[in-house]
Amino acid sequence: MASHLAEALIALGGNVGDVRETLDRAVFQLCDGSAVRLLARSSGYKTPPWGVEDQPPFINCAIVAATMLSPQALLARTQAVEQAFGRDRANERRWGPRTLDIDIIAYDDMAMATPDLTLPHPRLFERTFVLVPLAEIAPDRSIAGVTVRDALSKLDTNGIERLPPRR
Ligand code: A4P
Ligand code: MG
Repeated sequence: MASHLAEALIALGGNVGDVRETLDRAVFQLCDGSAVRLLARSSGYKTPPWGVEDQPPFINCAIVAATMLSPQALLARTQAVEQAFGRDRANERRWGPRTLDIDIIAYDDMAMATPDLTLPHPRLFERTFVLVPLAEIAPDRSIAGVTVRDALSKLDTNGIERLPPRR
């Protein structure tokens, strides 16, 4: 465990099953209020599939969390939550359909590249499905020297639809 509180930006999404329900439950399970504390959560967004385009649209959201976990421990925790919601890596293709995907977008201003974990997330600046939800809750947060707002302004957000609150 890290001895201080870090701020993590986390992106969640899925396109198999009742994704909005899955996202609610996943955020609740991930953010237990002690090791990981939820600071902000974006709306849900319906987003066109990125990477592999012949699959159903995704629903994505983003959260900001305060955590005393190290980046590696946070990754282990996000992967445990993915598994709890039926993620089955053995039968998936890269960028293909999935019940739940959780990516760590940034952890404080840490930069690292290990086989298991790259920070900030290497493809974040290409992904409106990450930046649109993040811009709702952390537009001024800077990642690798670029604010979320500025990063998003370079992309085409056509086809992304903000969903109304569930209740
Ligand atoms: N990994 C390395 N760095 C990180 C990090 N910062 N956060 C490693 C999380 N994981 C990280 O992940 C593969 C490995 O990446 C993990 O084992 C972890 O050790 P994966 O979830 O199996 O992802 P992948 O499919 O191999 O590739 P990638 O690029 O991570 O894709 P995504 O983001 O998981 O892609 N379109 C829309 N609209 N919305 C989506 O949410 N998601 C995907 C899935 C494709 N298209 C999408 C969406
Ligand atoms: Mg992933």
